[in-house]
Amino acid sequence: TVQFLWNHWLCSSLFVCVRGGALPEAEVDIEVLHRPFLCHRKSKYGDILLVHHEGYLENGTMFHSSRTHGDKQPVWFTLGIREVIKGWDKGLQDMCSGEKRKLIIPPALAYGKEGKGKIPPESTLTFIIEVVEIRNGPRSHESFQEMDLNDDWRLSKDEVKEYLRKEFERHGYPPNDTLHENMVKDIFAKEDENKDGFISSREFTYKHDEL
Ligand SMILES: [Ca+2]
Ligand SMILES: [Ca+2]
Repeated sequence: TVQFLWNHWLCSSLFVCVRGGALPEAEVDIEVLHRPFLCHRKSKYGDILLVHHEGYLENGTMFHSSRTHGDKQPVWFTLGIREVIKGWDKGLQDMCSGEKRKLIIPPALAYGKEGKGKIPPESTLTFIIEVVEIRNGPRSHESFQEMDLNDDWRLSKDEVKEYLRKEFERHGYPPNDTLHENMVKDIFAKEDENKDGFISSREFTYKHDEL
């Protein structure tokens, strides 16, 4: 569970899972089906999005619809941290609340050679996705300010450790000093790009490698 927690925190709650590899990447084909007249903010990396989605195989079969399957509710996810397939991370940026898009996603940005469940290997997928709501994610400006206890616009190791301690507490886990230290080490190895011992707001907010 310790490993799970670690991954959980690094990947979904706090910091990004950085994936290696710099191969030229396939592209998502994006078609805007509807864009609302009023747009207060546009989705960006690190935001949390609530979406309705329908997924289709190449032969036109629908393999999933959030409107008719399961609890019929739209789903929340964080944009840009590989919580979803790469094609979504790439294709759902700069969207307004209420906007609807059609994404055509090549297998390399979806479920690849293996496929998954109803999705055969090497499938190009088509999604119709509607953004219902956009919220600040853990990588937002607000989250940074919350972590930056002394307001010097950079996160020290102690500030990150304190944040982890609070997050553990919030989720009902006992504090674990050794684990926190290791997590901090790992986080700084990935996030402190210029190795000055602090995570600047820029290092925190912007993604380093291409999605
Ligand atoms: Ca600070
Ligand atoms: Ca730094």
